[in-house]
Amino acid sequence: MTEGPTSLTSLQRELEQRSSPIGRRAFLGVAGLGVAGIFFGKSVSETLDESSIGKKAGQLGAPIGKWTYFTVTGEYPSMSKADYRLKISGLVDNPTTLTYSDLLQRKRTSMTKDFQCVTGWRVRNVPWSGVKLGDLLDEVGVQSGATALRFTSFDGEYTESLTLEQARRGDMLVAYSMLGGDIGRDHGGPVRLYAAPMYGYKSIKWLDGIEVVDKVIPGYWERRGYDIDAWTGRSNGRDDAAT
Ligand SMILES: Nc1nc2c(c(=O)[nH]1)N[C@H]1C(S)=C(S)[C@@H](COP(=O)(O)O)O[C@H]1N2
Ligand SMILES: [Mo]
Repeated sequence: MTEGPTSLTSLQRELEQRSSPIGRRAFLGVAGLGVAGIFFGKSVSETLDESSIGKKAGQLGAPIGKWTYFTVTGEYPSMSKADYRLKISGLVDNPTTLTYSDLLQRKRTSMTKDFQCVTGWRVRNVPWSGVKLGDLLDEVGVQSGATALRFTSFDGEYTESLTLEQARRGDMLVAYSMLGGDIGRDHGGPVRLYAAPMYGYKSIKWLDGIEVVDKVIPGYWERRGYDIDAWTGRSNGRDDAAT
């Protein structure tokens, strides 16, 4: 019997915050400075320790091997393939807006790799397909002075970042397919990022913008304590590399 994924909304905040370095520090008393209030709102004042995170995640249906649908807004925005647009802007020679079928018409890259959230859940051997970020960058022409990318989501809130060097790796995908089919609404479809060598928070869902910029602008969770360079096994104090 296969179990379906679990939907979480505000619980993501709780789980992610428990796992972030700032979140952990907050438990050790830094919260008294008021930093926690700024970054985390009230949930940080609850007293869960690290071990109870895993337990709680498990109770909520988020163990290893099973997806958890995340959203920081509490909503799962819906967008048809026909209405979908990806805007590529900033320090580029040819600013472009691509439709879903524009993406399908470009060179398809596929890979099967793990998806790992920094909170501890991991899904192994996930098939992904899409267009390499590097291919899109070549197409629009990155200007000198550019060093990084800023990604936006049509959820209106989530953002992410990559350095240009990271973005040009062969395993960074603007993905339109996962698990052998279209990317569903809950997984951030019709188009999301898949940053294979990094923790799941880099893989921004409901992707609608890529801006080429002159310096790294930390993303949503990065402003809340996660490492900007999010290599699995090498960042955020974790040592269990995905493959
Ligand atoms: N727009 C958006 N993208 C997002 C998130 C989010 O809350 N909103 N959560 C991130 C985190 S922390 C993880 S682990 C993955 C989860 O992907 P899934 O919801 O498809 O399981 O999405 C990432 N991308
Ligand atoms: Mo995550």
